[in-house]
Amino acid sequence: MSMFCFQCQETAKNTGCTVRGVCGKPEGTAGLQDVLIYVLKGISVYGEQALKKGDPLIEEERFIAESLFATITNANFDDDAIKGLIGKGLDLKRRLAVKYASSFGGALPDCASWDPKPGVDPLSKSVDASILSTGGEDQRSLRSLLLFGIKGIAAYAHHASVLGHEEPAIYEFLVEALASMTKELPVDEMVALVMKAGKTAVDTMALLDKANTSAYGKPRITTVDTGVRGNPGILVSGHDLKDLEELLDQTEGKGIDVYTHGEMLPAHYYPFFGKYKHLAGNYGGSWWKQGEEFASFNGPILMTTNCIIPLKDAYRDRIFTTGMAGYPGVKHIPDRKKGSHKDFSAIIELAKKCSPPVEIEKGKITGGFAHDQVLALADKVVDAVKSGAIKRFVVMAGCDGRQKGRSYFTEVAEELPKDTVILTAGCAKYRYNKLELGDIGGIPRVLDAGQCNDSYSLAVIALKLKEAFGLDDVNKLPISFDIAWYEQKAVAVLLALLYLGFKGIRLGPTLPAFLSPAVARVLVENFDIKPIGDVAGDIAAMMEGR
Ligand code: SF4
Ligand code: SF3
Repeated sequence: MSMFCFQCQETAKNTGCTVRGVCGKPEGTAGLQDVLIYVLKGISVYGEQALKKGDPLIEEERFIAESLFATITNANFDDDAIKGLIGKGLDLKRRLAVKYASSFGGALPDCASWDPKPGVDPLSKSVDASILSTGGEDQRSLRSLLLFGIKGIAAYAHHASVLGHEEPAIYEFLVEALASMTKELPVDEMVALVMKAGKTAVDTMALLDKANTSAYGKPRITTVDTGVRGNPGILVSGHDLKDLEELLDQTEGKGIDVYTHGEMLPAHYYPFFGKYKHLAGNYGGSWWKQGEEFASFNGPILMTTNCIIPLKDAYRDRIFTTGMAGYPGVKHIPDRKKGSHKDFSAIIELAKKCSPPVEIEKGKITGGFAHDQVLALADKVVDAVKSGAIKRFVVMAGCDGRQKGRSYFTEVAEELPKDTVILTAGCAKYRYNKLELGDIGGIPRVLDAGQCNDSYSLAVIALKLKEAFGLDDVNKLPISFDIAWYEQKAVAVLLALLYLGFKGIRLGPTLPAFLSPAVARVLVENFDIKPIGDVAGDIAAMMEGR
């Protein structure tokens, strides 16, 4: 076996990618990512000592968040970038070792003491760094659940930090979680850490919500064009709103239109972005369709985060990455210097020479139902539930993906009774957000809160409805969860929902491969998590509150 990765829903045979990732991740990149995580664990072993002493650790914590983010599915395929992070991580670790090695009680784990000589290929450590080299099946499973959860948390924490919002407790948890993976802990302590990851995921999504809304205003109901205009365009994908803002500033008045793609669609819902007349609309659907959609777009594409897929020749020369996204041979827009902005001039110059995008559809998408907007409609919503006009809410948040089985989510949306409302967030929405599903007394039947992190909004809405109905338990609300997952941010969101006490969540298209039978049993027994079944059966069960 030359690699092992089972962090996403599309992992080979739903057990693990062992030769090359289904996502396209080559074995060398997978090995380097394992080594990077290994180095982060080493940093965290010392980092725990620093935190115990109350010493500052912010540089290391930010580095940990960025590096975890870089290892998320479809974020960074660039070996040189990962090697650069490993090198920087080793430097940070050496610095900490000088100060804290002596305060570590007991033998130092190998990840902490490993200090390769210059010129040693970090890939030589990949066997030791692989998850397969640790513990038994259940220990591996719990460590993986924790690791993948904190990868999602790290991504959201990084987005918040870009907008100037950071919270020490979130960063400290990343250190605690990584250091825990070097210890032989009893199962109940490992489960407690997984639950703490759920709490930290809630706190991180709340922080990002605050960061986004204080920078860009509170999302409001918005309709977004899906057609095209006549100018050359730049397509912005991923999740980073700051990148979009700076690109819009730099393209203003230049005869270039800017379009969102995939998870960037919800940018339109923020009042701030409404001021840019050249923010023309949303082009295409979710990430996995980028092969065709980037080809027909004709202009430059900027990937600000995941999800990037192996390149097609049709757009190889006009795609750019920035932030933690990376791909070999693709031009990378460097980070902004403190107090300055990123320089997108290379993209803008290229756009001027490109043809306008080819229209692939014409219509509108409505969204912007984050918590404030829905709560502004709370009276109407509560009345509709009390009068029986709304029988049930079905949360269908999460990710989209390539697998055929995901048509389940389209069919559920189509076949749910007309007195149900779908609450969504994340790119899972593209399975049904262009269907004509109508409204209930003016309340649209699909309420899109935003990006995957805006699943936080859906939880806030549920908790407020619980108050409005005077219930003592969220699970007594007429609400069901039918969640689609793909990458590790969805793992963070899932852990957040479990921490908030939501039970009976359906998860699909498949349960994670990294859940061992025993760990899956714990989730089933404590939280009544279940895999999705057939459409009719699931709808009938959800309508009965099962
Ligand atoms: Fe396989 Fe998913 Fe890992 Fe890619 S991220 S190598 S598809 S498990
Ligand atoms: Fe989508 Fe990649 Fe997860 Fe942010 S963009 S939800 S899959």
